[in-house]
Amino acid sequence: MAGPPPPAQQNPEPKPEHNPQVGPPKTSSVGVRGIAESVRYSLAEMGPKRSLQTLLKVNQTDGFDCPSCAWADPGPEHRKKAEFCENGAKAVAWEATRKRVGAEFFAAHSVAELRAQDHHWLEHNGRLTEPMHLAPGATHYTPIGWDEATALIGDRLKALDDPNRAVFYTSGRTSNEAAFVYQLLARRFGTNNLPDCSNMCHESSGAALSETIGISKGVVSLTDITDHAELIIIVGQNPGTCHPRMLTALEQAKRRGARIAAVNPLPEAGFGRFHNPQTPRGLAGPGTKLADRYLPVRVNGDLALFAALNRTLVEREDARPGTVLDHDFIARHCDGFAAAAAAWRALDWPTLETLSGLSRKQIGNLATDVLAARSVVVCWAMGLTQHRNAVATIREIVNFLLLRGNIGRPGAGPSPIRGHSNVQGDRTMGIWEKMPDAFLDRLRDEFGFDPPSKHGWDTVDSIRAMRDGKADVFFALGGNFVAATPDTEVTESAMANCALTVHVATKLNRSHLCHGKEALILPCLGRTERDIQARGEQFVTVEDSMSMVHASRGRLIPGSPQLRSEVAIVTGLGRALFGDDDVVDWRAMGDDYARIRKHIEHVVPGFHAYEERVAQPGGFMLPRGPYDSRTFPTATGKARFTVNPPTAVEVPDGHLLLTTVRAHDQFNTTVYGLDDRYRGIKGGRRVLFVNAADLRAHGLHDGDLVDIVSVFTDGERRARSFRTVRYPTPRGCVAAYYPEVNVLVPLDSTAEVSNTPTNKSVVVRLEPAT
Ligand SMILES: Nc1nc2c(c(=O)[nH]1)N[C@H]1C(S)=C(S)[C@@H](COP(=O)(O)OP(=O)(O)OC[C@H]3O[C@@H](n4cnc5c(=O)[nH]c(N)nc54)[C@H](O)[C@@H]3O)O[C@H]1N2
Ligand SMILES: Nc1nc2c(c(=O)[nH]1)N[C@H]1C(S)=C(S)[C@@H](COP(=O)(O)OP(=O)(O)OC[C@H]3O[C@@H](n4cnc5c(=O)[nH]c(N)nc54)[C@H](O)[C@@H]3O)O[C@H]1N2
Ligand SMILES: [Mo]
Repeated sequence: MAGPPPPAQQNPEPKPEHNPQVGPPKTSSVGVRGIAESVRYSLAEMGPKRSLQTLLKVNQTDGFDCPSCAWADPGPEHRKKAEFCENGAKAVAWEATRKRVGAEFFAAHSVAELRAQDHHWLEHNGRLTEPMHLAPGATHYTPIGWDEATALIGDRLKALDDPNRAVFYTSGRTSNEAAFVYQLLARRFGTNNLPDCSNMCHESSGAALSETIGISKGVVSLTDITDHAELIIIVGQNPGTCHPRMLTALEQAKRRGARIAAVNPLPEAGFGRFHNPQTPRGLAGPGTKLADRYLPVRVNGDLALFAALNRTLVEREDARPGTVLDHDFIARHCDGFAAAAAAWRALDWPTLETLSGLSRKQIGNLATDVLAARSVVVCWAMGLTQHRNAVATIREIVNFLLLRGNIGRPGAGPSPIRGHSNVQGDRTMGIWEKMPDAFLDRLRDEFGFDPPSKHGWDTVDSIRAMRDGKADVFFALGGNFVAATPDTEVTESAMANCALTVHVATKLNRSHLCHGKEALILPCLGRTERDIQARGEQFVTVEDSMSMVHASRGRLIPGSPQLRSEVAIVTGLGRALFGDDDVVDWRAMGDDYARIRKHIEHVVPGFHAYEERVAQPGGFMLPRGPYDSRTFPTATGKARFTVNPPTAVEVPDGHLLLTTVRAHDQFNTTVYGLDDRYRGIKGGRRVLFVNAADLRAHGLHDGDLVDIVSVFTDGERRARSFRTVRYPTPRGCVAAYYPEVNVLVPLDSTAEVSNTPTNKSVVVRLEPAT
C-alpha cells in the first residue's frame, strides 16, 4: 500500500535551506552575470556540444519556440544569433538535460519516499523515459507498454456513467496542434471539463478585456513597445525574472525617449539599470536605467490607484476642458463614460490614498507623465490577476486607456503579458471550460458530432468536484496540478479520491506522487526534440502574447526512444476510445499535423491559409478588431466604460497581507535552484520578505524563523518555518515564494467573475516557528 501521505513537503522539517544567505537586493539586471549563469547551468545539464546545438536554435525561424515565457520574438530581420535570455537558457537546459529517470529509478524509490522530496529534487533527476503505472494499492510505479496504458485509460473512461466525471487539465506549454486535438477529445467524449493553468493565470485579464473591449487578448504588438509608445506602465509584473527579453524591448523604447513607470510593491531589479548582454554598452558601460518612476503600491492597491488616476484625469479635464480627454474617440467608440466619470468625481482622496498606499502627489506625478505622452501602453501580469478584485482592477485599466483613446493606434493599448509560452494559443484552440457556442457549432460542422454545450469545470471547480467525489478520472496534459493550485492539502487529498490520475509529462513532479487509486505517467517529447510521425518530420505552432502565430521545430534526438509527442498520445487515446471508423480522423491527424491545421483553419477564425502563412519566417498575426481597426466586438459594438468602486482586502489589526511571487531560479513549480539573485537570496526558498517597521511591530528581527498562518472565513492554514528577511515592502505587506506557500491559499478565496485563486492577497499573521 502507498499508505497515508507523509507530511506534505510544503511543511517539511527545518533544513539548512531555511537559513539562506541574505544580501542586499540588486538594483540592476543581467550583464555578464546573467550570461555566466546561462552558461553554467547549460553546461551542467547538457554539456558543451548539446548546449551550443540547442541554444543557437532557440527562437530562430528554423528552430523551436523557447519553452519558457510567452514574450514575443522580434521580426525575422531583427533576430539575434542568441535570441534567448538567462531564464530561457535554464528552461531549455532543464528540458534537454542528459539525466534520465527510468524504470530503475522507480524500482529504487517508493512513491511514499518520493513524496517526501522537494520540487527541486524531483525534477532535477532528469527526463522521464518510459510509461509508468501505479497499480491500485502498489507502493512503486512499474513500467507499462504504451498500448496497454492507452487501453487502460480508454477502458476507465468508457466505464464512467457520465462523461462529466472526467477532467482534462492543460498546462500552457502545449502546442496549438496538441491543444486542438485534446479539446476535441474531451468534447467528443462529451464533456467541457477543460480546466487549464490559465484559470490561475490571466483568466481575470480575459474576463475584463472581453467584457470591455470584446476580445480577451492584448491589443498591442512588440513594435508598439519598441518603436511607438511614449509611456509604458508596468504593473504587477517582474520582467527581469519572468520575461527577461522584455528588458531588451524596454531598452529600445528608452533609447528613443519613451518613459517607463513601474507599479509594484517590490522594487524589482529589472526596473533598475539594465546591462544588455547583446551590446558592448550593456556589458562594459553604464547600462540603461529602465524605470523613470516607481510607485510602491500596497499589495492589492492597484484598483484604488487606477481609480485615483482616472479621477485625476477627469479633474484636470474639468479644470481645462478639451485638453485631457479624447472626446472624439469616446463619443464615437465608447459607451458608459458619463456614469464612470460621475463615479470618479465622487471618490475621496483619503480613501484612495489608504487603499493604494500611495500619496495624491505620487499619483498626480504619474498623471502628469500620462498627459505628456501621446501614446500609453499598460503591461501587467500576475500582480494584478490573482486578487478578489482582479477583474475590476483590469476593467479600471481599460477605463484609463479609453479616456485618452489609448487603444487601437500605434504605441497604445492594454498588454497582458502571458506566462507559459503557448497559454494564449491553447485558449485560441478551444482549451476552455466555457467556449462560446459559435466555436462549438463550427466544431460540430467540421466533424459531425454534437459537442456538449453545458459549461465544464475550471481549475477551482475541478478540485471541488474531486474533493466531493464527483470526478473519477483526472488527465493532465503537462503541468503540476497539485503544486500550482491553491490549498495544497485539500487538493492533494482531492486527487486521492479519483479512481485514475494520468499525467503526460517531461519530468517527474509532485502531482505524479499525489495520485488517484491508480495512476499513469506518460512521458512526452519536449519542444527541443525532433518529432517524427508516420508522414515524416512534424513541426508544431504556437501563439505568443502579441498574437503572433509561428512554427516551432525541435532539433534534438528525443531523450528516449519511448517518448511520444503530445499529439500522438492524445490521438492514440482518441483511437482507443472511438475506433478508426470514428467521424474524427484521429489516426490521420496523428500521422500528419498538417491535417490538424486544416481542421483548425475551418474551426478557428483567423487561421485561413494556416499552412502557407505559418511557413513564412516569423509566422503571422491573428486579427484583433480593436487593434486592426478600432472595432470592438462587444454587444453594442462599442468599448465600454465600467464603474469599479475601489476596494481592497481588509486586513485586521496584527495581520499582514501576503503576496506570493516567483524567484529568479524557478519556472512556476519547476525549481531550477535555491537562489533568487536579484532579491539577494542565496541557498534557500523558505523566506518571508517583511518591512522593517512591521518586523519591529511584531517584535521580530531579520533572520527569525516564523510560521505563516493564513486566516480565512473557513479557518486557519499554516506554513511552517520561514526565515524573515528585512525588505523594502510597503507597510503591512509581505511576500513569499510560490509554490511553497500555496498551502496557505484557501480554495474558496477566488477572484470575482474569473474564479482565479487569490494567490496575491492572502491575509496572514506570524507566529514564532513551532
Ligand atoms: N523565469 C520565469 N519566467 C516565467 C515564469 C517563472 O516562474 N519563471 N512563469 C511564467 C508564468 S506562467 C507567468 S504567469 C509569468 C508571471 O510573471 P509575473 O507576474 O511577473 O510573476 P510573479 O512572480 O507572479 O510576479 C508578479 C509581480 O507582481 C508584483 N506584485 C505582487 N502583488 C502585487 C500587487 O498587489 N500589485 C502589484 N502592482 N504588483 C504586485 C510582485 O512583486 C512581482 O514583481 O511569468 C512567466 N515566465
Ligand atoms: N501561489 C501561487 N500559485 C500560482 C501562481 C502564483 O503566482 N502564485 N501562478 C499560477 C500560474 S500563473 C500558473 S500558469 C500555474 C502553473 O501551473 P502548471 O502549468 O500546472 O505548472 P508548471 O509548474 O508550469 O508545470 C511544470 C511541469 O510541466 C511538465 N512539462 C514541462 N514541459 C512540458 C511539455 O512540453 N509537455 C508536457 N506534457 N509537460 C511538460 C513538467 O513535468 C513539469 O514538472 O500556477 C499558478 N499557481
Ligand atoms: Mo501563468
